[in-house]
Amino acid sequence: MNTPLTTEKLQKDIEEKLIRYFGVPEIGEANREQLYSAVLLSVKDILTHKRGDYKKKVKAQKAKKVYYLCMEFLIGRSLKNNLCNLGIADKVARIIEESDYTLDDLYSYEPDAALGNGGLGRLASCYMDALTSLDYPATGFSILYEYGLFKQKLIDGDQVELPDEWMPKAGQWLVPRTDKTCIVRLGGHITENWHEDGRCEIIHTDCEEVQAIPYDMMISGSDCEAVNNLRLWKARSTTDFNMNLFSQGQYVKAMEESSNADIISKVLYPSDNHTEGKLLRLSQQYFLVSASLQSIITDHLTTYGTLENFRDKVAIHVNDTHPALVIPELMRVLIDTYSYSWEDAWSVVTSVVSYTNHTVMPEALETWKEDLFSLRLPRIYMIVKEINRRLCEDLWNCYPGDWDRISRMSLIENKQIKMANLCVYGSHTVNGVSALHSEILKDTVFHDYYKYTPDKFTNVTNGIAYRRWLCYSNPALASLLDETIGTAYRKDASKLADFAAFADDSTICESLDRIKRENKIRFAKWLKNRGGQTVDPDSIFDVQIKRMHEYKRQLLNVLRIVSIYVDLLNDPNLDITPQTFIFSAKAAQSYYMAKQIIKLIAYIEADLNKHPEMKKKLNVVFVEDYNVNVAEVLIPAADISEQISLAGKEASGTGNMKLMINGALTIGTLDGANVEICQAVGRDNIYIFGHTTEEVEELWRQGYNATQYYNGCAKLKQAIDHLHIGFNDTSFVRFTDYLLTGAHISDPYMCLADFESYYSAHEKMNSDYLDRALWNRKSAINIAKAGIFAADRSIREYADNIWHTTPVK
Ligand code: 26Q
Repeated sequence: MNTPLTTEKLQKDIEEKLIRYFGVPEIGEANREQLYSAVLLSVKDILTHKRGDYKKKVKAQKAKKVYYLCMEFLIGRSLKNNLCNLGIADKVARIIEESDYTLDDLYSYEPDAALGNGGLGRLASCYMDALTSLDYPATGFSILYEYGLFKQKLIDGDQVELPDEWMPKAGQWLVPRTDKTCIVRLGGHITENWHEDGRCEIIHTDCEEVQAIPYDMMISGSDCEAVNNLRLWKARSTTDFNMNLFSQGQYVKAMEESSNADIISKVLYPSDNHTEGKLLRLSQQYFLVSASLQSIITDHLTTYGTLENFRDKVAIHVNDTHPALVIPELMRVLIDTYSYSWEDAWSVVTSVVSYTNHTVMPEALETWKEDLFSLRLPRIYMIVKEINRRLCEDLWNCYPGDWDRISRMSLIENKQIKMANLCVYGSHTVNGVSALHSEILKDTVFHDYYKYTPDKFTNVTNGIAYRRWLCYSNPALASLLDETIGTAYRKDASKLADFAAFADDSTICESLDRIKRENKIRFAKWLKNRGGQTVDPDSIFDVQIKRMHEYKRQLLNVLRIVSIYVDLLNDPNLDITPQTFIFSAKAAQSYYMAKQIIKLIAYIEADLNKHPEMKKKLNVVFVEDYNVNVAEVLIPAADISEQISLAGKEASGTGNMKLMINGALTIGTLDGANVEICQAVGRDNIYIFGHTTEEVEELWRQGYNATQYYNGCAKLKQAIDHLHIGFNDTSFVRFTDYLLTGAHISDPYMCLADFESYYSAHEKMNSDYLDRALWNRKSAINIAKAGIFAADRSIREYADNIWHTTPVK
């Protein structure tokens, strides 16, 4: 907008919304819901105008665009983020002073938009923020899940999943674009009609047609000109419902038959780091890919009228293998609709598509059964087979007779379509998400491909939207930074480095200490308010927040807690620093072991509630329903960040970065981005323990002998033995079996192998904690060195090295 936005103008605008939509004449008369909506609608207007201006510039400059395809965007709340990004939070706060509500009341009215499971989805959202803040023209594409990630309740320690109805309140951010609806075709039969001129016409009959309706969410950035778009597709049946049945009074049957297609966008699959080879998931993936590609091509043709320059103006990023079908789908469109030759089409595809891998866990590498795939996507199946035929021909020339290698690299093996291979072969660039992970990819899952096309492989270490995770969620720390190093770090995260100069300034370090304590009090109040238990802000807050998964080893943390618990049983007068262990995590619905671990933690918590004397020194809290908002309150309050996965398993981690930038000290294995955090802060400012990736491999080869660790460490033995007695009058002896029978039978993540070094690292940490000056110094260094983990840095690397795009200003 050309005219600056004054408080008066903004106030008029909000008042106008109140009267127009709610018949409320004054801000003072509005209730919370009305005020929330009115402010939201005003923000939407601001974004719409700003986006209009930005789009004009993008068009005038004929800029190359990035399209980020991802099955998940873990958006969280938007009101605060948008007000802060636009720099109008203070103005709005003043405007609503006349009402009965504060800005915080409005913020907390908004539910999380949880269209994602965890790391991968949150990364996608952080990247949209960075793309926008850096003025890169970009569009995110995903599905408008009517129900996001389930809400978690614990009932007697058991996770119960409840539907997440986020749409009624947070759906107001969306702009429906029914004018841009397109059609996605599933199932049916393909016939080839060969013409005399040699052309082959593809006829797709008997297919199910699904409408894809775009709902757009504008993405704001900070201190920038861009407003980008996140386009979410909603599925709707084309045939409304069977009117015949309906008029015969068979309402329910009519509905049942019609709702078939609508279910595609009903619900997000709640598993992370695990695939589910379900037909519905395949339909969701193709639905996303086909609709998004139609949108990309229409937009391109509207601007340029030709696809000749498509490769120069478009970058399509595939976030994990979930949108991999964009590779054969773009082939299909270019060949079947635009009459491209196979070779020309393949050249376009492999010039525009790039792929990020997020896991090396075998159970998370996507495959599809060939028969299911061919039934659901008959034309795509033909194309995948042809891509594969040509690949195998090439491989045969490269490696004549090497059948093993060729079948490993093939896109289809044992009647399974291997999506990771499709992605690597169909992309110009493949990246891992941390330095270590990118090396592991080259050494293991993609080793053959690395030998075949070494130049394809690169690394982009993950990053976070640090304004959201530091400036907006920890305003006290941000103010301290403003006062000490100035405000430049809010645009340029590398400037955080200047804070290192204050690590030896006792006044500043005391301020850090005070801020941490205030954040702990804030969290304690928030938890109490939410119906949680009382926590002592003077205890150490030791925090492990992430999805519940065996490889992340929440159990290793629990074992140490149990060992302290037994120490306290034996000697109630034991002189230890009070500690509060805070967990928050959702388990995939069908993941039995993960749910058992939640139950164990909940029962230890319940047990300690029955022992108030013990609880003063040792407390355990399981915070229900972990989501972005919980993270925003909890992370600024954390003293200790637990990043304790078995080395080689966590691709990167991003919670580690969020905790670090908020001054928590990390206890971690040399896994994922922990390695780079360690390099950044130096060994003295992080607590590293456990086997390295190489040592883990060696141990695995030798055979992991759990009993040997059990017998060799008294603290470990006492913890494991106590599981038999259990907590809250319940035995957890089955964990003993799980932990003791060894890697190849039950605990593949070898918790016991790292217990002793984990225990000593914590001992060191506890004694350092008592030396407040020392601890605060380390905390300051962590904040100062966190700049490289800004999503801004990651996005610049993607833009420069992978997408080859430049900002539009
Ligand atoms: C696949 C098929 C069917 C159903 C679900 C899925 C599915 C869904 C989500 C598979 C995997 C995921 C999510 C994976 C994920 O979040 N990975 C994390 O990505 C982060 C961002 O790069 C990393 O920091 C984490 O290390 C990694 O675990």
